[in-house]
Amino acid sequence: MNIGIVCYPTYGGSGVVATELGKALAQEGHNVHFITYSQPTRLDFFNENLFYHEVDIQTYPLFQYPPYELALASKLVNVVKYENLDILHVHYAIPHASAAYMAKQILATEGINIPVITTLHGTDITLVGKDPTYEPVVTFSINQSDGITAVSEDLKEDTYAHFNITKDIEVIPNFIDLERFKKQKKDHFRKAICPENEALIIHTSNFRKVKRVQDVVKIFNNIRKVVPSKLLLVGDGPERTNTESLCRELGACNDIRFLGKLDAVEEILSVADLFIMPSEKESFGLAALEAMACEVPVLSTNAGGLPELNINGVTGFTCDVGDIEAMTGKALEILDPKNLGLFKKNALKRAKEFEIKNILPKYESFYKRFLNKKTAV
Ligand code: GMT
Repeated sequence: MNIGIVCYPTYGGSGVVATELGKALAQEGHNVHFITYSQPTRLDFFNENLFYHEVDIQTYPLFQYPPYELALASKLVNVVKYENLDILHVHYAIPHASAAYMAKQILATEGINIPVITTLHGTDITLVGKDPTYEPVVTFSINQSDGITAVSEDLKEDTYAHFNITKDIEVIPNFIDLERFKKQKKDHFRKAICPENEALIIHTSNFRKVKRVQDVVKIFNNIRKVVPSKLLLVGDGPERTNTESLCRELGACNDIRFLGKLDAVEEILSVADLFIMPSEKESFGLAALEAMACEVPVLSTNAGGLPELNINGVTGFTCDVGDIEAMTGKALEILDPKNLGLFKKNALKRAKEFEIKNILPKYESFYKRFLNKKTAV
């Protein structure tokens, strides 16, 4: 198949999922064309089946806001036509689903019918998309997609609850490359961070409000009063400054390190004992899956799709959003040496269910359903 993939190339889990999916499809022999505004971060090598098309945006003094969606739609028209694409798969509805709709309409005038698949990732529905600023276009363009997928049952339900969607939504969960995300022997890291063999707790995110990073610090501050421990905060974003202030207020700075945007997060995950994800909302929680693949149990909220991934009492625990006391208690339960080994083992076992080789065929067969309908209009 010749597959076009549209995604956000640099930030967020949706771009990571789209890029990893494209790479895996290319390994299966498909030709995969990425169409984005810059080279996807994880696409920095040569593969004969992978192609990249940058969307150029012409600015003009009149444009306070350069019309990215139009530039994307035009690029899609060109790539579909000249690379003879069989299918377009867009990740994150805004504005990719509406740009794909526009391209599809233009191509139809030339007798080309290109099936469009839209994958919903989370905030395109639960936060940004349902805002009245965007809702009518989001609803319309999702309904105009030939196929719709969501990364969890919860996101599917949310989509039906907030939008008037007239089509079936297929749930295809996110996946993990267990070749990359696996526990590595990094004892020297562990020794450097936890010289007294303290418990090592980790959180990774983009530090946006929805991630509630300050809850991580509050829970950690309670934990360290009972169990000697250290906290690593990986990532960066708008809440970083407030989080640093909280660390100072709590007098916890010596036990907490901000590592910034690390690429090789699997190396740090390899030496961690507990991953904390106290998000307000999370359609799937890819970062938690990455932790589980490195044998790290997860303490998360029960928001969104998290309970579909993190099995309460088995791979970690799920608690109500903002319930710091409950989360502290559950963290201590996980860290108890009597329990920790089993939680770690269960986390890995669960992660294996999301191994890319189990999920890729679901996308391939979903595509095939729509390829059959590819006829000239
Ligand atoms: O987090 C976001 O704001 C957007 C989005 C992204 O592009 O990273 O994240 C969502 O998609 C990920 C990949 O499918 C999911 O793992 C995240 O749970 C989801 N984030 C939210 O729902 C907040």
